[in-house]
Amino acid sequence: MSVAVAKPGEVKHNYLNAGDTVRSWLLTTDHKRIAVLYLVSVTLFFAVGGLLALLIRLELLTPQGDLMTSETYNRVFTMHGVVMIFLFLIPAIPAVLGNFLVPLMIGARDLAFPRLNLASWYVYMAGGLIATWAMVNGGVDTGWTFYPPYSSSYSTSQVTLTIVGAFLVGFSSIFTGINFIVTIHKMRAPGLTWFRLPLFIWAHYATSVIIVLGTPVVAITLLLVAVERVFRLGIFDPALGGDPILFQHLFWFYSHPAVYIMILPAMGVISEVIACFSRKRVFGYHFVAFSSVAIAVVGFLVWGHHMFTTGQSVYAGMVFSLLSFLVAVPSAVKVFNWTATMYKGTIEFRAPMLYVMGFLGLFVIGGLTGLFLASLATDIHLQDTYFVVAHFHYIMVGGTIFGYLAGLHFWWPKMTGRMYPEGIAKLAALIIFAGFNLTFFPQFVLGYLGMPRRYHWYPEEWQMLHVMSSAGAALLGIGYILPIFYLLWSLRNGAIAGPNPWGATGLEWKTDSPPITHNFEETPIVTEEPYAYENHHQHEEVASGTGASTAEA
Ligand code: HEM
Ligand SMILES: [Cu+2]
Repeated sequence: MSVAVAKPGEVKHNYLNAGDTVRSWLLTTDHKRIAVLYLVSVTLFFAVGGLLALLIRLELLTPQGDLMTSETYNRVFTMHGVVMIFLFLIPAIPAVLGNFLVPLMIGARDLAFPRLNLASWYVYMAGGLIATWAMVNGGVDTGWTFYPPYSSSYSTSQVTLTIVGAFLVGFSSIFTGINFIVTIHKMRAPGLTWFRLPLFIWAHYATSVIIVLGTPVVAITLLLVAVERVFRLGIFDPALGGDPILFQHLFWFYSHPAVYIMILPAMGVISEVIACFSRKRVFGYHFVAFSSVAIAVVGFLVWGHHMFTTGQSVYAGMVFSLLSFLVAVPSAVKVFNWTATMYKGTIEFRAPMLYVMGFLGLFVIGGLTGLFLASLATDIHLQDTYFVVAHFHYIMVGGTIFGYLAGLHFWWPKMTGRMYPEGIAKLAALIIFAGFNLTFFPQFVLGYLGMPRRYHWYPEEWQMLHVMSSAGAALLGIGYILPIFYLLWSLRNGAIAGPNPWGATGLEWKTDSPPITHNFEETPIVTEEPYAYENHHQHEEVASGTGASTAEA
């Protein structure tokens, strides 16, 4: 298999220096460049969502609403939710890391439909900018869930515009899903059978199936809300002859699986990083692979657990409760197998591995509290409280963002050819972990005590817990800003990475860092199982530490 390595000092051609005009970026069909476009965009939207989050926590520092009116508050938390979910959490890992890595990991030259891939970024940007425009034009106050009849008949905010934005972003994600499915089916390198695929690929495959089956449902549902608003057709509003509960069924039929669109790719990252930094095969590879598929299937059967208090029959509630417990099983399988992978491994606590450890702790807390919510009796008490807010932040922020940051650090040398500075990266990981727990753990207590979600006013006795949460948010903010600076810094000053700085298995490590435009000089041929770390003892020694000491060129 061809390994093209630049000699020190020599500047090799690669996807980054293949053209530096704005045009060459904006019209690129190279999946790696499109990944970079997404990286920049999702980071910007994350910053917007993060600023809104800080506004929320600032308001909640005091019991009385003295920073903004309740109307403004509604708009701030709605926009926070819309931006974070549709513009950051859903695209982050698939569109950035998935786009970059799927072709590399399977030994392909690009995705199956490169121009569809570029179109998908444009559609995403159009949706994102429309949503941002709606925000500066008065905002939207329905909550990210858009429940009618409020959203369809009564709200005077920018519901229609925001929905058009979300609709477009949905199509962007469908394009990406189709592209991944076809690519994984059709473009694997010779010898790369299904059970030799990295688990990252299995995770993206399962995610893509969810995207393609689920996203059209929510896209059409949201469009129906807009249609009801604009044309006064009775679809969801009972006053017009519609059914508001129908909306909830359709919305959660997508939106529960959507949480797996966020978490499955993160789980894919975790498998890669754990295997590499434990220097072992993933324990129970087949179980981990199939658990992704199982999550994709069962994840479609549990939407009713968001509707226990909506007025569905007790019988339906019991069935949804039972199925919700079932969907926890494949996630637990993964956690057990990752633990078994680390067991007796030679663990190296690099920054990506620290994020993985953080992921495991937070994901387990998030998952276990899901069981409280999946039990009919406890959910009646906890529904629509801060307990739910804490639960889904543990899963989505703890799970998805930790997975994303683990992956971003792990593949940063591949994407840029430079090492990130290890010491400060570890520090950032610790700050983010501490800030995260300080922010969200008190919210479990608040929810248990009865604090409803989406209120900007609360009785004085809860102030202490809210102050802790706001302090945590400030710390978390600092933690997130750090990587933006040191990763940018590393672009010029980081140590040269070489093709495989971690001594990892996987085809993406067999080509240059950064890779050439067509990924591989020759199509690689795969002859071994994934994660054959026992065949890769030697650790290609690379620059460690801050990177500055060994920086060259
Ligand atoms: C992969 C993991 C998971 C993710 C990403 C996730 C995410 C979420 C999100 C985003 C919400 C809030 C939706 C909203 O109202 O805005 C939520 C609520 C809920 N989750 Fe999870 N969750 C996960 C795991 C679980 C598990 C394993 C269970 C049950 C076994 C569960 C049960 C629930 C229930 C019942 C609710 C609704 C609670 C209520 O509104 O009263 N979740 N989850
Ligand atoms: Cu759910």
